[in-house]
Amino acid sequence: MTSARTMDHVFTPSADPNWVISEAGYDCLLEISRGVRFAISNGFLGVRGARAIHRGGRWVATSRTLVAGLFDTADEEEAIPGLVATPDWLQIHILLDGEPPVHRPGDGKSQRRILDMHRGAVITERRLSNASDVGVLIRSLHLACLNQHATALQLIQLENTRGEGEVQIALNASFEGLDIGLLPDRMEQGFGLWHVLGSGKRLAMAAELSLRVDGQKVSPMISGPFKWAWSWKSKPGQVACLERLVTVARGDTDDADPGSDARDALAAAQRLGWSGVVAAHEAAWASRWDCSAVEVEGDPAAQQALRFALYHLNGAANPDDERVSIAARALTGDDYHGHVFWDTEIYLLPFYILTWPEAARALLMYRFNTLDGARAKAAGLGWRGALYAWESADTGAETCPSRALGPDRKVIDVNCGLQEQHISADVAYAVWQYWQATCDEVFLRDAGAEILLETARFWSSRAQPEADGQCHIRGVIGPDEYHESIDDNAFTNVMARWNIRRALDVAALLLARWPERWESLSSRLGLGNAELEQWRSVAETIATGLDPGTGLFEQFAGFFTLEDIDLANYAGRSVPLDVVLGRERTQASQVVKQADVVALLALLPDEFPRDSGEKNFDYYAPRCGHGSSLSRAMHGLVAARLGDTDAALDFFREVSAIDLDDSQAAVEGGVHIAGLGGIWLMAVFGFAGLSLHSDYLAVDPRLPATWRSLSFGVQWRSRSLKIRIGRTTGSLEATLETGEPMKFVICGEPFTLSRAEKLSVRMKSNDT
Ligand code: IFM
Repeated sequence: MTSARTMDHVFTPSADPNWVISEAGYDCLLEISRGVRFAISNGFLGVRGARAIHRGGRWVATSRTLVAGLFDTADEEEAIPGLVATPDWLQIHILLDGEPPVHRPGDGKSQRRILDMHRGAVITERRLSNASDVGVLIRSLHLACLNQHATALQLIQLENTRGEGEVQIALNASFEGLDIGLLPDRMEQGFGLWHVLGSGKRLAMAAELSLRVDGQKVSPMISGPFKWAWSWKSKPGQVACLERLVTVARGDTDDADPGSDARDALAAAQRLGWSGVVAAHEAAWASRWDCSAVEVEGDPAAQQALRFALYHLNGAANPDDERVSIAARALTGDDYHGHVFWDTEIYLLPFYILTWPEAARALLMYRFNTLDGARAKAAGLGWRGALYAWESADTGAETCPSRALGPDRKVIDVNCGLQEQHISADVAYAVWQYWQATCDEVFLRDAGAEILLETARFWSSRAQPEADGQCHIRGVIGPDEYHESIDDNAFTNVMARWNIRRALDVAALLLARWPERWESLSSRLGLGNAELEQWRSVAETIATGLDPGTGLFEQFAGFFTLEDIDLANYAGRSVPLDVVLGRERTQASQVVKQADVVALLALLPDEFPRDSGEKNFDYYAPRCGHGSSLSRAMHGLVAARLGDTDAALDFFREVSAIDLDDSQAAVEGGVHIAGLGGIWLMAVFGFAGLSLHSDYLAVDPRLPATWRSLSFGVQWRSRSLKIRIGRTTGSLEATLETGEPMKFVICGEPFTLSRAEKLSVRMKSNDT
């Protein structure tokens, strides 16, 4: 029998306050943004951490459970697919002596919500009382199991703190907000099966609840498929413990059986019991933290920002599902409808590749599984190969809307779906980075090579030779989305060239190492030597905008002739620059929305001859308005690499504030997962100066003056290593925890790292 207090320990957050984010009180104006920050997710289920315990109807509808990959298209003109809202399984209504509880002075402040990042759980605490003086302390915990993606758990403890009376609680899965076509097929006690109208995908949910009062199980009154209610006589000191296990499954195809999947998952969770479920979930989080933790000594705010970022990053991916990727707001909010952008490949994948290769592989397999959509998009526009959707949902078809509300709330045309084509090279970049870091031959042979070849083929048809002897890519949008229909965007063209060259490398590799695979793949793709030769010629002649004299890349043809606006005059503005300046003037100016040439410098520093990296940064950084949450992380990374650690730390803090302080007033739509990935990028690729090479890993650290040390772990070709950089001591320690000896380059000097001994090096650079 469960004793009344056995749940106590689960409501106790991690002892180290740096692992928790805590907020007291309740403010309905801030409820949605708090719910986003306190969202829990396991890459399949995302649950916004809104207040679940109510005394009646909800005034602020903020809860949301999103299921990865459950897309449907609303019944509207020009509708685009979006993630469907699913039943909100967390809700609880409570009555004390037949009355809704009232707030007494101090009750509001008694509410606490704690995100325990170490355990991947949200804990809440709240005191409620009624007019006739019955008082209860309610503590709750909920989580989405990191090890069993179908399973979520809510535990609630009600302790009578005052007075005798009747407690009534009702737990209904709320169906509010299910307005995008989730239609019931079967509804039974504790089980529901629905389908979504447009896509035909199905969703199943199974639930099991039980309540013990002072250790004794109490039977519920059941009034509907997802409606449970209990009432009992309560007296001071009495403790009631409620557990709610919920499992969810998605069915994409006719032969899938999500109902059985949900029921099987529930049965497995029941066998474990809530404490087993909690233990397995916490063990999974502990293992993720072991692989991914980044520790900073000397800067608690930076440490918290990193933990918050890593918490959301670890919760956003699911290594078991190759049909989904991570949306721009992960599973924490509704902005961008759950669509996937280049954010995943450029801002997130480096983290997964180097700390969680299984998750990285699944994310890349999503691109492989949507390759046909990318081929169809290219063909539809008259090009060969694969042009990935700028905004992608489940099929790979373009889902970018053609109109949107601009920052000034006016309707504007959106051309990104047609013109923002660098996405194809971004996907190729991530494929190559994964291959470099893992040497996963099966992936490269069976999936990665085809992505590289088809994207290269796209670029080779897209870049057209012209009379000047160069190949040009006309009519695109680069990462700087303020400028549309531009020619020869440096980011796009240099990434395209790089994509073609890596595809040629992979063609040669397949031919040499797996000739049969090359034979079958190249014949299926109809790819012969003549075409490879044409690719070579495009790569040799593509216009890049690099002026060999100055070392400056021109962001696109004609950029340097545009109006040069001194952005220092607009410091302190609270709206984006295109709102201040107006769209037309912005487009006719050198004002950049987000890192563009600077992003190229972050991704492909070797494309910048000699000291031209610094020159380009110095030119473009002052012209950037940071109109996207993606922008500052690239600037921070590059500033750190260039040794300007003060500037880099400013960028780091500004990116950290986007979600933690809601500095862009945009967190209600979900966390900015690319910004959170950018925080990791700035720490590891920026301050630690990590770089990947064909046969070694290298670091070249430059830590901010306030950071005493920076420690982190990476996975490299079946090895796992831990690195600690001590700024004050000028030392670097590297430990190979698993795997064969490897070459490790520190500040340009090569070392061999083996398990036999920890590498301890005094660094020459004074910058550390
Ligand atoms: O992918 C980004 C884009 O670069 C800028 N606007 C928001 C998108 C989603 O985060």
